Amino acid sequence: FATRARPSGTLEMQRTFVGLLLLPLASGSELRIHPDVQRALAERRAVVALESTIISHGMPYPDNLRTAREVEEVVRSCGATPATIAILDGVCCIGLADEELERFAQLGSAGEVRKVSRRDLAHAVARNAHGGTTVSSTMLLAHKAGIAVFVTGGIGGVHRGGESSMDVSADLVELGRTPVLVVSAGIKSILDIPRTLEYLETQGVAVLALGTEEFPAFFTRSSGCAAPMVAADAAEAAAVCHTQLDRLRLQSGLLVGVPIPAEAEAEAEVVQLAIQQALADAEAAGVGGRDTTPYLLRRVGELTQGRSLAANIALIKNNARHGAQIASSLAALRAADGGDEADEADEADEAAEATSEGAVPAGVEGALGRLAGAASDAVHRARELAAEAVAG
Ligand code: PSU
Ligand code: MN
Repeated sequence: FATRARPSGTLEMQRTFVGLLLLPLASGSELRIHPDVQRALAERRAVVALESTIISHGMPYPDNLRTAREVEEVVRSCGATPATIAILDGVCCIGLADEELERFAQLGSAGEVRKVSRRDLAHAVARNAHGGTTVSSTMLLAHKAGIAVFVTGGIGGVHRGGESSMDVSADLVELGRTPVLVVSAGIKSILDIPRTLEYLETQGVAVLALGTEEFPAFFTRSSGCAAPMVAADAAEAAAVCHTQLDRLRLQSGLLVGVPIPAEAEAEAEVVQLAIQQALADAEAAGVGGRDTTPYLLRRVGELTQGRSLAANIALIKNNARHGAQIASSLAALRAADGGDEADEADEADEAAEATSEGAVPAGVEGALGRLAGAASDAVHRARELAAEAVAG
């Protein structure tokens, strides 16, 4: 009787144990990962995350939809899998089906999508709202999903006058605490570029310019600010990323500035004048907080009669191409390392992180299974000893 009862009892106990351990972790994981992205991640192929505030708040319809589709296509044509990250009906989506992308772009232009940065995430999900994810929330969701490379147009920064208003984008703090590489066309001159670079240094972010000595300024290739570091090409950027994330296992991010292609560069004076005007208009209209960046972007677009929009579209596609190359080089470096030892070390790190962050990364289940197995073996042995004691 005892010998027959024991295995099933042990198995049940093991299941319960795993279940109890997984429960708090699983309930913290609210990601819906698109099957194409899931497959690419499982096969350790290159994946590029894309943000969605640019779709909901950065461009008018239908330019936003067309651009989002074209950017995904650029990523695919470079051999990587795109994962547009957005919140639909309170669900954090990692990769959108084309109908979802279309719906999201329409909802955005109808004003039904919230701008969601890290602080807004829980509220938007709890209310089953739609959310365009900014660089900060896209980074953290990409990381939870196991994606290391993320492409955007421009990042937030220290606003002009930020030394007294303290209007510093959450993007900069996120870069300091989330191990993801972000590709952007640099820092827009609606922001205070030197102070933004200072703040990134404080946060310990690796800031690199790709193939140039100067950190780019979004609409223009030069900013007048020397780049803190230079990556000669995508392969070198990937090598730095691999070293930071996989070998040194730093928990901070990287920012790669890719200058806008020369042929798409907006005339500097036109943009500069529009920016001055937009800043004055924002002040006169009393715009502040989360509305500042979308307001300035829209106003610069109006003042340049769409020339800034054309530049914006050109640069984000260019970023997508470089980002896909970086992601591909990174995948190759990881595959070259890719012995089981590296994987196991990753799993151990991810498991440790999951306990503090609340995600369920791949491999944790296996580790928990082994743990549960060891625990049930111990219980089993204790029972045997007790039985022997009684019998004796
Ligand atoms: N800069 C751009 N285009 C954008 C944004 C910034 O050139 O679309 C968006 C990004 O989503 C970025 C966010 O993460 O604005 C920053 O907003 P804030 O400055 O409120 O942190
Ligand atoms: Mn702000």
